[in-house]
Amino acid sequence: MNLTPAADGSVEVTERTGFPVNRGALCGKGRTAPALLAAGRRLTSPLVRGGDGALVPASWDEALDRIAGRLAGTRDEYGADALGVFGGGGLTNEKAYALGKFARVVLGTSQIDYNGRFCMSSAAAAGTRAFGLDRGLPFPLEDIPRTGCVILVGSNPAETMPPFVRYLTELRDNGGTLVVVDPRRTRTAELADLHLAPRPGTDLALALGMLHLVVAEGRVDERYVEERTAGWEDARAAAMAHWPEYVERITGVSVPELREAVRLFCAPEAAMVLTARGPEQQAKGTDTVGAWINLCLATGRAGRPLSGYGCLTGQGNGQGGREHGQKADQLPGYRKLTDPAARRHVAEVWGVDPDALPGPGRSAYELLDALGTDIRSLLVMGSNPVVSAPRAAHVEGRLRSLDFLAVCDVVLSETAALADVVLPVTQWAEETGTTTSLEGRVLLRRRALTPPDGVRSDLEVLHGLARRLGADRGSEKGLEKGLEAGFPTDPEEVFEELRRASAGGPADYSGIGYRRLAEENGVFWPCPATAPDAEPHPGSPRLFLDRFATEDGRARFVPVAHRPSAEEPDDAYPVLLTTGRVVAQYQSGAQTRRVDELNAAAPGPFVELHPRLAARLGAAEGDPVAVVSRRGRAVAPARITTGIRPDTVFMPFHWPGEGRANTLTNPALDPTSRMPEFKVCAVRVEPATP
Ligand SMILES: Nc1nc2c(c(=O)[nH]1)N[C@H]1C(S)=C(S)[C@@H](COP(=O)(O)OP(=O)(O)OC[C@H]3O[C@@H](n4cnc5c(=O)[nH]c(N)nc54)[C@H](O)[C@@H]3O)O[C@H]1N2
Ligand SMILES: Nc1nc2c(c(=O)[nH]1)N[C@H]1C(S)=C(S)[C@@H](COP(=O)(O)OP(=O)(O)OC[C@H]3O[C@@H](n4cnc5c(=O)[nH]c(N)nc54)[C@H](O)[C@@H]3O)O[C@H]1N2
Ligand SMILES: [Mo]
Repeated sequence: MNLTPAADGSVEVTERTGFPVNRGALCGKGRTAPALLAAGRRLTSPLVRGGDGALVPASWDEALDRIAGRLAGTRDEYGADALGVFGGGGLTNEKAYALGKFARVVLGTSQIDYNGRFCMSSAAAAGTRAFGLDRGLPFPLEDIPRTGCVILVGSNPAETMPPFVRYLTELRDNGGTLVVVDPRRTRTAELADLHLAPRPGTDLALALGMLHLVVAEGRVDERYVEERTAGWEDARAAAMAHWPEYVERITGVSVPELREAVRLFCAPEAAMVLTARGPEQQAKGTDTVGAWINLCLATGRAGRPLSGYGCLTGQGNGQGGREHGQKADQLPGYRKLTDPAARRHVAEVWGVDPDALPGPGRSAYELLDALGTDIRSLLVMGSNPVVSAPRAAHVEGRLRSLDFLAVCDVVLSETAALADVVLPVTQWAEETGTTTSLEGRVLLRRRALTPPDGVRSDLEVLHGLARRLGADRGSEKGLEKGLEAGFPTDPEEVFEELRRASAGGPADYSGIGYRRLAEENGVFWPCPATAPDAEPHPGSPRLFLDRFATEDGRARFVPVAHRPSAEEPDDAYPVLLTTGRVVAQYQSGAQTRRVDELNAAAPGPFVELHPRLAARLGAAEGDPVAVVSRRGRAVAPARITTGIRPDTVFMPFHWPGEGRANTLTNPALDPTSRMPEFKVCAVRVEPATP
């Protein structure tokens, strides 16, 4: 979008039709985003908890001194790993990079993770396992309308990425077909040629059933499998154990529907599978995505023009946020914290001893679960886990049990409201920085407005804390004094260091600079630096066409098998709950619940249920119903629709309080990605007497 500031302080949003990702299109959240820039809707002064327990305005020096003092105190008493850091995929690349470095160099803690763990981590794990590299889409969005068939698994872009829907309608206009896999008949499913509505948590079986049919119907691309993959025999054997009739019993998707999906997928020359949170936010999310990747590999639909597997990454910087080291096991450039060569490279850029870098820490839910016990003080930057974390009442209790909590936010989110110190930060339109789109396209977002008095950027926060905490750390770890020198407040300076830190890594940004980004519509990573007199690297819009990023260049099949969800329905909890989003609210709602137009469109939580289930409860449209799981109870009005399976209810997770969906969700974790099972748990639904 383009922003034009007006004399009265307001901002006009205009379309940027020439921009290749959204081609000008914006959703309501984009159009109305400037509403939150106005002072009065946001925090403009640091807040510190006073003696009487209330948050009161304080100066920046007071607030930063308080945070630094308390963090140092915790470290002295309990050691560096008693300090936790929780980041977000909405942060720019520069902030995500600086936050990871701050945790490891200034605090010296291994205990950092971020909300992206709750987002696309299963797809990332499966992509890395199969292809040797994870980039949301290994091809640009512009390829989508030109393929022959897209299977969209557990993704509802009509509500979650409206500007993307155009690519799907163009696909169909071009004669391609769309298959949507979702337990609900969503607005996206209504666009499809075929909608499969499996029981939540059974996508793994569904993909295996399709692969079974691919083999049985002789649709395997034997030559491709031979030349470009490894591990087919075991994967084939695993799929052959999943007969279509067996899969029908598990998923509720009939054998003829399965056959039709296979036919649509295999008929054209090229095809794609795109997943989002539906199949990924499961305690078997990594294997589930792996099963869909196996289907692509067996049919020769990966690493070829207009074919491939992709993950529709969610947050504003969901892609870049996962590459630069705010994840528990990562260093910048998508490097592994356990890789000695990566540690040496990054430690050198940071000017520290590689042995001084901590090892991998806990994953997001495990970190939140350890608050108040192993972890005594926490810094949150860019997340609102009181609303968005699984088993949220427990997580809220853990946050309350901390010795010290500091939150940087633009508004007083539900998490910030629990903090001992809240720091008000600048927003997107007020600061320059880069983000990386789901296509791996690095973009420069330029500052358009002057921030209001009283707020500072996250980079300034980290700089201020590094200065305060650096003095005593210097001698202790053999570091030079003045640690803040490693935390510049100018985003371009941070990016220049990020380039060097990422050089040679899987997500190599070393050939990308602000100047180039200002001239081009983004640059796709990997983009290594070239010699000064050589042509710059063009960037990499399409990956894997010649080889996959594994050592031998072959993609890896993974033998996966169906398994039940962590919690299956029983007599006490006979219904399945799944959760997700609505178009007018964003995530924990911290931002969108403060925008009038969006709130009017989606004022509160609801429970979507089938008329048969509603009749059994005696619930009419709008009646309050209670949804009860082993973790707790939530109450919200009934929204009755035939668009959902009778054995399933759906709740959006955007609201705190009585209707908080995450009071109910199950924190069972995927063994590889450590993703919680947001998309399936067992519940009982009851009439709630108002
Ligand atoms: N309006 C809006 N847009 C957003 C966001 C937002 O909060 N609001 N958040 C952004 C972010 S961070 C993300 S990650 C993306 C998420 O984007 P999506 O993944 O599209 O969003 P969800 O609604 O979480 O889930 C998608 C669909 O999965 C279905 N589903 C539930 N259980 C299952 C299952 O077991 N199997 C399958 N196949 N499907 C299932 C749900 O019915 C839902 O329609 O959206 C981004 N865009
Ligand atoms: N039940 C259920 N739960 C889910 C999901 C689900 O599908 N179902 N989806 C999960 C997913 S995919 C995600 S991504 C998470 C997201 O959940 P959260 O991490 O809670 O996401 P947000 O609500 O976007 O929180 C971001 C916070 O950072 C603030 N903020 C915005 N910009 C900045 C900035 O530049 N700096 C700082 N310091 N703060 C900023 C915002 O005001 C807001 O308070 O929720 C997860 N939770
Ligand atoms: Mo997300």
